[in-house]
Amino acid sequence: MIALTPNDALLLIDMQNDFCPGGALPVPEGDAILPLVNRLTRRFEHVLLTQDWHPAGHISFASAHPGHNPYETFPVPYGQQTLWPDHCVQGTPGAAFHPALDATRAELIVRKGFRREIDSYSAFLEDDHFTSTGLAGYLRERELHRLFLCGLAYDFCVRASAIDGKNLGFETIVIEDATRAIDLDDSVDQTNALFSEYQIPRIQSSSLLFF
Ligand code: VGL
Ligand code: ZN
Repeated sequence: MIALTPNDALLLIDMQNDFCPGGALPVPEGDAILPLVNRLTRRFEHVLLTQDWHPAGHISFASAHPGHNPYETFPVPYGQQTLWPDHCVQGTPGAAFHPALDATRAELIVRKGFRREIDSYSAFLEDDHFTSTGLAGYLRERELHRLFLCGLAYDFCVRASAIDGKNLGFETIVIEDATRAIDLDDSVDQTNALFSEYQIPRIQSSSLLFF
């Protein structure tokens, strides 16, 4: 069992309709983690959520690049962008949190990817690796030093958020069974290798919950 303190926070990534089966960019079994996620939110004193929140015509949408298809890689000024189906468009039902998510105890919702010309997988830094969401400052002011991450998708937004969090000086831990992956090419293997390299532990929720 891991003992939790008031300086720990649960950071739940992108638990939105479009990332669940039936959504625009479904993560396989994305909704299967909801019962576990809801239990985890009750274990932590501080719960923070992220919400992927794109304007229409967002740079990450294949539809914004005529002749290109979802899941292709496309060069943009800040690097190589994976193109996606239109998803999590601001104000649409797909961008809403899954109805089975119990967000009652959430203290903060960080929206990301709202600039048309920059994608943001990470809860901390947009994909230019420079533009800040403000989350690091918020966590420091509130003395939330240790972060437990879960949500969607393991190999994109959970991965980027965990690595940036670690780089920014937070103790960062991923609750593996409370995530699901998109699994594009070798994205899961790459994620596991990066978590090892950055010394980001992967734990199971049984380390946090009494069954
Ligand atoms: C995500 C792809 C595009 C994620 C967000 O939440 O992992 N993946 N936008
Ligand atoms: Zn997105």
